[in-house]
Amino acid sequence: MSTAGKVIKCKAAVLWELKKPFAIEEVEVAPPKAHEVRIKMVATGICRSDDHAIDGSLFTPLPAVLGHEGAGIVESVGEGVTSVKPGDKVIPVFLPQCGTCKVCKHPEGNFCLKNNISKPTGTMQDGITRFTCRGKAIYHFLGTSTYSQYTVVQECAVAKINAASPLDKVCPIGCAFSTGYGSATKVAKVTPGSTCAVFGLGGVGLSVVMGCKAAGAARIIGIDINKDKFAKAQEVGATECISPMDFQKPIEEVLKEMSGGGVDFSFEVIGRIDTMMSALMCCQDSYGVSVIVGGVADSEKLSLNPMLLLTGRTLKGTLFGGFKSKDSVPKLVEDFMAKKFPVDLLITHVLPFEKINEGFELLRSGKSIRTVLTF
Ligand code: COD
Ligand code: ZN
Ligand code: ZN
Repeated sequence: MSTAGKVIKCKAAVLWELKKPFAIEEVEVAPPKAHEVRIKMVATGICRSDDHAIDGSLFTPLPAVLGHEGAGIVESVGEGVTSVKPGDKVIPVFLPQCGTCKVCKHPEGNFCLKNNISKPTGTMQDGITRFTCRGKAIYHFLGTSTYSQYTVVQECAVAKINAASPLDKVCPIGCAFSTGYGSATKVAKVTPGSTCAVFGLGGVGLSVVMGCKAAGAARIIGIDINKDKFAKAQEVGATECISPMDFQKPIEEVLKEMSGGGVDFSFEVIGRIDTMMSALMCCQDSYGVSVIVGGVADSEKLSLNPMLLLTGRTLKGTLFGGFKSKDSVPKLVEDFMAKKFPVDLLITHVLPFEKINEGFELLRSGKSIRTVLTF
């Protein structure tokens, strides 16, 4: 029997309060309104930003259904939806691409004005949520809310992907992979033969490494305080890995020495002010490019000597690797299927959705890169 047009009762992981575990609850998911899509989730990754929402460093209204790295199948669509239909395999994207706003129209812009990041309302565009639980409205997160058997997203935040794609393998393209890979290939524009430094070897950092490799970098130096991350980093393309704990001097000095004065490209993929400074300072003056990929709490500020920039370094920042989401995600899935890069190597653990709290423990203990939850 078709569920289109009806409220669906299903399981979702609800975060009722900051710093508490998720509760698996029965929720009601309203049908999609005009220009919205309801998706049956098949798999979703656990990203550090979800954990930042739990600890409060990334503000989002609660109670909420978190999750932003999922893949699923369209269950039904609202009025006026033309780009997807029931049965299509899709990846919901936390950065929409409406195609009509000023940013979408700019060839380089990807921070679509319909995003739910600048002002996180936790609702759909009409100011209402599509989730309820025990009579209470439950907020959306980043416009995606993938920790639910069913979710509703804007049409402009859904990318249709190859019908043959393995959803449990491609879900990191919804966040970690695209964010990291695009930071190297699209934002920094890493050049063949260059030397790169990647600070932080989590799922996003490893994807930066993959991007540097694909762009033909000669040296890719991975930096992480957790040496357990080194083996996987080398597997995906890091040529050397170092821990700041092994040196007396600041890590930027170590990197400058290793690279004969400074690296060509550096990436901060941790989300810390001190490592953002190290990444900028380890860049070669005159032409080094440093890209900030990690986010910090609103209260934290970067303070720097302008001479670092006056002497020719470039400091950039990016979300979603600078990719226009709806256009790029289907192509990245095709490239993965053509074995151009090993997204699946990011996945270290697979758990049933109900074990979501265990998945977050694996992330916090540093034991996992990506845990994928399957529904
Ligand atoms: N020095 C070196 N390495 C460190 C340090 C340090 N002081 N502290 C932590 N690390 C290492 C950790 O051991 C870990 O291996 C790595 O840094 C961080 O990896 P994860 O697994 O915690 O995080 P990721 O890869 O899932 O995500 C990292 C981001 C920084 C991209 C993410 O947390 C973030 O800040 N995102 C905000 C920006 C963004 O794109 N948001 C939208 C959706 S993600
Ligand atoms: Zn993420
Ligand atoms: Zn737009």
